[in-house]
Amino acid sequence: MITDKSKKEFQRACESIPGGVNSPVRAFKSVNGTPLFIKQAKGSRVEDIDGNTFIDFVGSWGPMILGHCPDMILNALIDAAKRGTSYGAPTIVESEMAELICKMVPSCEKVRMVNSGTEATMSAVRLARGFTKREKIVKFAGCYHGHGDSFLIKAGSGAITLGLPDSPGVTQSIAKDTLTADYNNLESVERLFAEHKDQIAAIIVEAVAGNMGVVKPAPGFLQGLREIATKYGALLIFDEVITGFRLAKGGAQEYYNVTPDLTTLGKIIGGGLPVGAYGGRKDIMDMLAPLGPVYQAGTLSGNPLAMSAGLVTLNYLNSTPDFYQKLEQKAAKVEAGFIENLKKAGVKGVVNRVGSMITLFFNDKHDTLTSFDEVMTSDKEKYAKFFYLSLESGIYLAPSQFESMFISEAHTEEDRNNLLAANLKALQQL
Ligand code: KE4
Repeated sequence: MITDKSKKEFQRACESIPGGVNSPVRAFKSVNGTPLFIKQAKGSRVEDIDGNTFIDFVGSWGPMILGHCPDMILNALIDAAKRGTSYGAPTIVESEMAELICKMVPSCEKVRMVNSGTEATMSAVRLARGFTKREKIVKFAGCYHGHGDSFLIKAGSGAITLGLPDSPGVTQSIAKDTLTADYNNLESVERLFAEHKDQIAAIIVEAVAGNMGVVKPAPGFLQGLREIATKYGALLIFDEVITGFRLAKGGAQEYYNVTPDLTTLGKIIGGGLPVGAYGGRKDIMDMLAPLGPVYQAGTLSGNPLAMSAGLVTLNYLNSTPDFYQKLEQKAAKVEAGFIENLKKAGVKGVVNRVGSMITLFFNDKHDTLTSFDEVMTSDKEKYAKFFYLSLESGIYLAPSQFESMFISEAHTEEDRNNLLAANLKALQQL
């Protein structure tokens, strides 16, 4: 596969952009390579600047549940752009978007639009702290909530449950207010509350973990978090930036029938444009400026272009009969194919899937992967080799073992057959 132009453009980009990319995971570092520069995309396909075409299972890390640039989104954007790109003033489309999100997402009685998932989670945590007048939060090892200071925390050693900065620039004073528990381990959460009881403002969790690869919530885990939060007067925040509108109309909270106090959203709700949102109980959301004292703002929040793309996307998801059932059937066939191929190729691996989120882990230590520590025993080098073998066969996967791949409405049966054939070939060549 010729990638000369991408290599040349990457060298150029590195001169003016740190690491040559505007988001680290795009740099292909965890697969020991250099990124492909994408020229265009449509439906299930992306094309790089060297003319290579791939079936895309990254989907821009989640937004492309309808595939790339469906005509309905393109037309909505063109129509909106003709009337202007940003006003810094309220528009009807923002109310339409908020009303639809509140209709679709069980926890949302009110919602505030922002410009990224990070803004949504940062703001939701500030709001939770303002509402409860408490300072600490509980997050989970292996869960990612964007690059806000409160989230770039590594778990303190067992003895010191307080957080430690996981990035230069994050101060100790910030880190100490983030406590880290173990995903799928309610006991680890109870312990933190027993130690810090009335100091914890919120638990924030990816209802289905997507940032350590896909890890399902164990039966009772989410309900357990709901009960612990209620018991101690803390808020439960579901970070549904990935799972929102991905697993069901109402996201993971509908899929698992557990209702958080606040929900953060992103990715799909922008239809590919920069959008984030957070919403929840009216009594909590009404604490936000200009109504309440908790401040949060944004020049381009509710941007009419982004709202138009997001609204047409959500309206389609909300009104298309059996949309999620059809996606589930497609993804289940991919999962079954991966499992069959691992057996055929004699490769030890674990396939974790929830809805249209899938990760194939190269792991010969565990038959199931339900925790961060277990996931971390996976073979990153083997994944990197598998990634390039798949790329050679025209399959574009996430350039990291610890991400989810996404199935979209645009993926056809032929795409799935090509994926599974390429998957078996790659596994056999490992
Ligand atoms: P953004 O700020 O990247 O829009 O959203 C942050 C975020 C928040 N919460 C969850 C559960 C997320 O997955 C994310 C972002 N996801 C990563 C990939 N899994 C985005 C890719 C990237 O960082 O470039």
